[in-house]
Amino acid sequence: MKDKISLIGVPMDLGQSRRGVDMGPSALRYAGAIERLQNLNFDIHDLGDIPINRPGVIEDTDSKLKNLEQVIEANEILAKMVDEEIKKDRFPLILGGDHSIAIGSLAGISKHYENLGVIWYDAHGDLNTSDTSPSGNIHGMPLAASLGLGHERLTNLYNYAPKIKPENIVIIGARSLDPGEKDLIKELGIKVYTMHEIDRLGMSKVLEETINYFKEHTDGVHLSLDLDGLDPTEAPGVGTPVLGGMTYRESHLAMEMLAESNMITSLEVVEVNPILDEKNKTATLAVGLMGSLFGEKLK
Ligand code: HAR
Ligand code: MN
Ligand code: MN
Ligand code: MN
Repeated sequence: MKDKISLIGVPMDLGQSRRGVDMGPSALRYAGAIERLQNLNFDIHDLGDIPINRPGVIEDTDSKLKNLEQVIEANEILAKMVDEEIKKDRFPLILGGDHSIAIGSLAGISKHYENLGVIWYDAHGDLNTSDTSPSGNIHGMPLAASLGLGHERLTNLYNYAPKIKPENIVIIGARSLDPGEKDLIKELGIKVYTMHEIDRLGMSKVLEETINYFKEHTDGVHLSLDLDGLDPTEAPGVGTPVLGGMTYRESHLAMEMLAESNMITSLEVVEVNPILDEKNKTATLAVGLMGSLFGEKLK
């Protein structure tokens, strides 16, 4: 892993409908994100938060793609910043914000790789398009958009498409997939470890398989860490909680194994909503996971 990290906050809440997730970057900083990584001797630059254009009244021009213009605008800025930091040989650490920001992250990152792997740690597949989405919320679409599927303005963000290939994706923790997402997973043969597979195989095996798979196929791996991947009893501060998720310990094990693999080249932490949280429990948990991912040891 690179020893230089650039932190970019993205106070985005327009990809979904519950207020508060725009305070995610503050909650994660307050929980000690920067100090945690400094203690591991990383050279970390906090670039602050990117501006989000949130008009008092938002006119919904398209109910199938809510707040499309604002989401695009922020993601273009994010993509450029991420791109620039990688050019400087720094590891991009993106703090959200809702998951719609993955469109910009991946747009900035993927330019630098032939075969970028993506680990999507999430209760959801985020594989909807405007046609299949039950909600019109763009945070349910970033993985599809990055594959080149959906509205042209999203797929072609940062002027190229697609960003990633279906065979370079591993989804871990899925337990709430919409019909259109299930169809797409079958059609494209996307590797998905649902909670069922995690229960049967155990997290250790799931990560071992994921790491071995990526070793052969990819030249960099982005970890997209959606906190609703964890069980809401342990991570309650999220907008779309789904029961039966991954535990605190399973998640630490996953991060520890990824740290050992030394293959993660970028990270985003999304969907932390401090308004829905209990005393910043979810942000604190997220920062602990970051600690494990960046190499903290128990002994
Ligand atoms: N699948 C549902 C939709 O498209 C819910 C998506 C929720 N997404 C996130 N990110 N919280 O994973 O609306
Ligand atoms: Mn420095
Ligand atoms: Mn998500
Ligand atoms: Mn999710």
